[in-house]
Amino acid sequence: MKPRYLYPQDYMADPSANVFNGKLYIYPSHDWDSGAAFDDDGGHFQMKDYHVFSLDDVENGEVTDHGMMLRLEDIPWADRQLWDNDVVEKDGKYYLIYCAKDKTQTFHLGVAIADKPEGPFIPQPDPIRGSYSIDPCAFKDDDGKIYVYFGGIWGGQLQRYKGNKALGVEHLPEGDEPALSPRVARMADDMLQFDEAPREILIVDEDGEPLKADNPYRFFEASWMHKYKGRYYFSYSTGDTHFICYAVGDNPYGPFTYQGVILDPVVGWTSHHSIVEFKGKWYLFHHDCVPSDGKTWLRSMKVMELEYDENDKIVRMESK
Ligand code: FUB
Repeated sequence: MKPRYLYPQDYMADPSANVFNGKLYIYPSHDWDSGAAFDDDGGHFQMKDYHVFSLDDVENGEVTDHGMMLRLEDIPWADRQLWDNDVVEKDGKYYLIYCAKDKTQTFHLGVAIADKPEGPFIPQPDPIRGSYSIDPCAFKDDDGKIYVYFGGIWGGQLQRYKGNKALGVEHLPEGDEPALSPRVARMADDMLQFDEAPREILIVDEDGEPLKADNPYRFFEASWMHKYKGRYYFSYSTGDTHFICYAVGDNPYGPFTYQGVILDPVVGWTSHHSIVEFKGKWYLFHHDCVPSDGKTWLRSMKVMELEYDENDKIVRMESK
């Protein structure tokens, strides 16, 4: 298929695509021109609401905007920057897991609940206990267990933590120090809290060595998990080197062995994606800044077909 911009009417980024009740739903961040200056901490991303979109046919179908599903001002604990989110279904209810800064300007993850994939989503009064950093991906495994992957460095604040403890200072590894690791935690049955302390995810090379901080393919942000032929494909953005890469493992906690690049750099600083199977084909949802003439804070959602080769490796793509 030809790459397709999904919603030229407005700027939407970080698209999390999920299939519910036979329909494809997209949960993006909603970019706008807040006037905030560009900085290395993403201060130019001042998003204040979320919309939800659906479609029946990825290649040619109409994209329906179901409107605003949650607003910043309705979240008691959140102060600003509604960044990436994802939605998962459990027992007929839909759980939006999102990230925002609290009044102390610290990122946490929150939960909001709806009866339908379109929302509206009703936010919990407090963030998930023990949550930090950004970019949640909510993954439901075949046994019904739900895992939340998260983390992002620089503006995403992961460098403020060691394990799950706030350091009080920032430590960004350099050179041949191991790169910072994304986190994963299984959700409790009621979907309101983590059921366990978040664990670090190891992304290792073919010798089993964790990727180093100076490796251009190390983790930065934008965790996504999907399963293909029974194996766990963990994909992510490399941030300042602008790739979408992936690593494969045999269980939801890893370790995941680095496999390669999925998407070469797009126009715009950030690259952020999701991968989903719909009606027998696989798709890479992502964004770029071509329609805004390269303005990094005004991104447009896009989709391309994704293919695997005969060894179950994802075929590398260029942004077109
Ligand atoms: O949309 C704001 C931030 O930009 C996301 O949380 C990151 O993944 C990057 O896409």
